[in-house]
Amino acid sequence: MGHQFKKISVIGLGYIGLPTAAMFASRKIEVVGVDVNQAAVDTINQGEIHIVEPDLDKVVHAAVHEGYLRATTKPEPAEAFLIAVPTPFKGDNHEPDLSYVEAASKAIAPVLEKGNLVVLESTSPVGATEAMAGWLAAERPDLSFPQDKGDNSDIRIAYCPERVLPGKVMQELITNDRIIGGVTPRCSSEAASLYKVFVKGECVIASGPRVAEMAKLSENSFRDVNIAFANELSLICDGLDMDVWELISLANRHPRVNILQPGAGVGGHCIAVDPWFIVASAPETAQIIRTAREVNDAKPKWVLEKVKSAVGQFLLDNPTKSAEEVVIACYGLAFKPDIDDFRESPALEIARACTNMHPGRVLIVEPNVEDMPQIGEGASLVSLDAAHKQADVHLILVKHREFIDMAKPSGAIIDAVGIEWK
Ligand code: SAJ
Repeated sequence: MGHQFKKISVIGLGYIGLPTAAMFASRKIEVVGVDVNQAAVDTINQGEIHIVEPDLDKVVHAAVHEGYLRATTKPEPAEAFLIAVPTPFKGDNHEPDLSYVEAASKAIAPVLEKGNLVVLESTSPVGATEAMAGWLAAERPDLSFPQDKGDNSDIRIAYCPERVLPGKVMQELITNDRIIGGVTPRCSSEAASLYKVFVKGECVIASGPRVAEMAKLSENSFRDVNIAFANELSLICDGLDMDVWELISLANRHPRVNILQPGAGVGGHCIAVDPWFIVASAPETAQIIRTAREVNDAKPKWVLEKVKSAVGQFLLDNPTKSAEEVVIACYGLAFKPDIDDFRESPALEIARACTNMHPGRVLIVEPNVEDMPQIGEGASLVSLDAAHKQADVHLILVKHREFIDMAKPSGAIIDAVGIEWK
């Protein structure tokens, strides 16, 4: 049996922090969630949630009502602190922005006590955990830290990246293996004891935080590079007048080939961001990783060019019609299938750009929401049926389950995701 934690604090109650806090609380550990957003804190304290993730609402509701989970804006003492705040990038060079991690470190430093464990979970550039340890040590010269005192320090520090898939967070938190990168072996073993409270996957101990940070970045870059390969094939096939989905399904019959799916681009807050952290730390050598980002980021513009040509062709074929009379339908706005998450969504970017450039109506079909995000004048949310009947140009942007079996609409079709028409 490892160290037993009775009270833990999770800093940052977003897409990762809140599910993690709720998971610990569901195992009857006292959890104090800390967030700078007062509205989020109030929502959670009512047993409700401010983000969308299947099953999270039930777990939070039960944890709050049973008294194991509570939220606050002000850090308070605990035995372990988990930091799950955003780590975006800034500027043209996509430099990592650690200001949220720094602010969180400075916020918890005053309440740290001898024997505490501090874990960084946010996806971070290599060296971020050491930077966090440095910020904490600078604020608390009265405590000793593992970077100076090794295994006998007052405070333990580790990096343990989250790796859960949005939409499946509550399952994957339990079943995925977990990487534990403690500053010392004792830091790692205490962090592993903490996660074993609910993790059924293996808690794999890395030789230190830096390799654990790099592992997380590499996982998402692996996926980005593979999606870029598929997206590049889609452009090549378009030029060769070939169906890229047929091509991929043929090539994937090889036992060692598994090409991913082309799409409207790469969205979300992880895969489109994390590879830049590798590029920023190795600008000369990270060539494939940088190019993959550029290929994926260019895909929405390519899709838009296809829309322009389709509208142009439609006007040539229907000389009595004006551009104002051409109706475009966009199918899907979310950043990936079957979710209602629009963060960094290429589909949303394309729908907005279509609305801006097109003088006529733009119909939006997004079965996962009742109110659509701000897109612009001329755009309206309609049913699948209405879009089928009214649009002249059909633009399929996300492979939502509602679209997989839809009948082929009449008119021009730009299919970014490979629908198998009935
Ligand atoms: N996509 C494609 N083609 C594909 C697969 C995905 O175009 O064949 C697109 C999706 O449509 C979406 C984007 O890629 O726009 C990213 O979607 P995703 O499902 O690949 O990943 P995320 O961003 O939801 O979650 C990823 C996961 N990482 C990996 O699978 C390696 C997750 O495990 C991480 O925890 C998460 O990033 C994160 O937080 O870092």
